[in-house]
Amino acid sequence: LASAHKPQAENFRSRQERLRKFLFTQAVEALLVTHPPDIFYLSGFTGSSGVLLVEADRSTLFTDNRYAVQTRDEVHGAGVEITGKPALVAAGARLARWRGRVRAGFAPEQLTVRQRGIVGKAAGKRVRWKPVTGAVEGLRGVKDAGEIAVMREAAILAGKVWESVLKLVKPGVTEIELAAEIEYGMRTGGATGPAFDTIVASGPRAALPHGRASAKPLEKNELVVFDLGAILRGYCSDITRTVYVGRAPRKIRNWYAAVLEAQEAARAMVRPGVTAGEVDAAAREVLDGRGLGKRFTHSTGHGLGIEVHEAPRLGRGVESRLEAGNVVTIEPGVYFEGTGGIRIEDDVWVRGGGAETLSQARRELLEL
Ligand SMILES: [Mn+2]
Repeated sequence: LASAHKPQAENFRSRQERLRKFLFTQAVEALLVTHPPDIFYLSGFTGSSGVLLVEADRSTLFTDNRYAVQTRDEVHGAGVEITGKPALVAAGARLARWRGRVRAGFAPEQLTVRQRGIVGKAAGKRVRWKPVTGAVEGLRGVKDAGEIAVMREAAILAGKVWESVLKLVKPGVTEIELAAEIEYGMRTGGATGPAFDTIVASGPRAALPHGRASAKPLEKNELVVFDLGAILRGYCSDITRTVYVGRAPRKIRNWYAAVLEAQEAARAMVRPGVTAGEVDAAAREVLDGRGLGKRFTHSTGHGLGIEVHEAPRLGRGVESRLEAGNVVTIEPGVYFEGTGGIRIEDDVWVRGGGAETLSQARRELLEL
């Protein structure tokens, strides 16, 4: 077991080293990390309560007795201090022990005003606090080979689970029953849970881009949007498929063909160096050309990893460039109030020389 953990410990140390290099450019000597996905990325800790303090020469996870045993199994590349005090107070007290002045960073998008007050008081007047935005999120955007392997598995699992419930799609079955089958399949397939509340939206409800599964039964001659993702060993997948109950009329087939073409155009645009906005524009141009541009009411995709929505965002005019190691969703859709909607979403790995779609479920229009 120890040897199985060894490469992991090295991964965590190398992530922390990359973080320290970034902190140097931000002119801070330490970073207070409070967001659980960031703590997991840097140390392996999966608990929901704890604070990781990254200093120049060491990292320390401050947490309480409930996690004492768990930290011994999970935490690598960081010391652990089990404390009876609030973790923020213990981390602040650690900084207070530095000789002379210290510049410490915190994530303003994560730390509440109240938490900032608590840690500031514990650290005392010699610590100067500086907001540092997106330090760990930026690192997390570039996945290593081990992360890609897990994300590929999570993406394939989501597709298999969706395909396995297609036999249940018929008039009378409720959206909640389908969502329950999907989430059961994820867990029996190895997932710790769904990455978000599974969306099954049928008929007019399919026009809601985020319509959670309801008690509505499926009816003949309507669209059904499935949007689902699994968490596997800490990493999320996120796929969407749309099916038709019955024989689809020509109008629906045309809409579906347009969304699929837009999705393929955007996926074909994904490669290192392209801007997020260029990928978004590739999908939008196809739908504009079919007179459906106004029906595409959201952005084309988002980064995916430890969280289901993370950097980078693939929206209109976004100028940040994709880089090798990013994993992003590509998910154009069209929505017609009162009638329904169509969305197709896959998980795409940006890699040297291009991109690879990790999710593999069938994409043609299924009439069930
Ligand atoms: Mn998504």
